[in-house]
Amino acid sequence: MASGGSPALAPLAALPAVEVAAVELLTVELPLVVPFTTSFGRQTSREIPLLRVRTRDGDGWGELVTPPAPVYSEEFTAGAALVLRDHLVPGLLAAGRSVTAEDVASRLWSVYGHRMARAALETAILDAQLCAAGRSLADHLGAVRASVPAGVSVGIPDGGVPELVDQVEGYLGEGYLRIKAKIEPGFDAEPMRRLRDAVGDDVALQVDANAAYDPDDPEHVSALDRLGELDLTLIEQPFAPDRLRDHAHQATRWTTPVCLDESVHDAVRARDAIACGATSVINIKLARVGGPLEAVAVRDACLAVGVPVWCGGMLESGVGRAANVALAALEGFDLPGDVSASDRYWREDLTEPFVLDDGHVAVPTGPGLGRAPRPDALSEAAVLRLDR
Ligand code: SMG
Ligand code: MG
Repeated sequence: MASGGSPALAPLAALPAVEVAAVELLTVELPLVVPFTTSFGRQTSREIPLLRVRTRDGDGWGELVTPPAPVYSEEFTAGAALVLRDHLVPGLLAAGRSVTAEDVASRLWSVYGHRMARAALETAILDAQLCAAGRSLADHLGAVRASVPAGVSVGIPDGGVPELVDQVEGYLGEGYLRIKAKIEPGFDAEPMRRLRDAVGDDVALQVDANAAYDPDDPEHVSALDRLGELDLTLIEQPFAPDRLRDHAHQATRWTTPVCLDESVHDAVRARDAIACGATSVINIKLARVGGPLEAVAVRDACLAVGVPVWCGGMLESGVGRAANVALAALEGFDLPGDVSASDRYWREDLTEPFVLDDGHVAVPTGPGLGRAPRPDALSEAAVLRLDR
């Protein structure tokens, strides 16, 4: 079990509130450049809802990263849109239209869950506040680097191992610093052995099961056991999110570190998971934990006990990616994250693109997120007003 003292982390500076004039959800559909298949499904495009908070001082943006169906977690896009319109936005504005990012947690404490929806709202308000203050999100959160090491998450390809190897070699050729391969029962130890043989021992390789394995099924566990021969950086979320004790049990048997993703929905859960030995690395997604402020709290909980973290992704457009890249620039984010360049996902991003430079992605320096959607990218967006 990890232990240690809390490092002195500076609290975030207080920013002036913004006066909300309108809150809207603008949705566009964007095709992925390659289909993305995980243990829970195949995606060929993304419906991308962007939350816009209009204020007197300008607009703030946040991205709703929910998938169309409740397959990654309970959240899904249509449900998130309703909870924003019927609960989160009215609940937030009931106490007045002058708001801060912190108000999303404090005024909405009685609404359970829906963290991806809350994250979009909190990010948009914080973006508006920071734009008004002329300060970047990375700066505000305490970034310690100007660019972040980039990894890439590779789905289970339709063409099996030969296509996986081709894709991975392409990404390595572009300069990505680590590869994360998706696995599922039936596509695990043997395909990963062939991938390891093809790319060589020097490539940082990790796998993500998205909770597809049953800890009570000996065949599932044995397939995961065999991953131990492949010198993987980590195995991400083998079992269902609530099965902390099963993760802890297998972690004592495996040499490969266990990294939790779906299980960790806030800083309290991060502390519990670490304390019971269920995880020795954490994938932090600001959208999964309810926004950038809780993401920093999760990072703080991990840093306090020496647990490394890295920044995950949810196939975001440049809007969500800007927030992820700012988070990945913080102290403690020492492993390359799923913060790939725009062209890994989209032919044309909704914002000015993120590009790969020597295996790194530059942290935006402009006010707020440092990225906003191009107006022409939103010309055909469906608009839903959330604040009446
Ligand atoms: O943004 O590059 C990305 C995707 C990273 O693999 C990725 N995310 O479980 O970590 C994860 C998955 C969830 C994606 S579901 C749309
Ligand atoms: Mg994951």
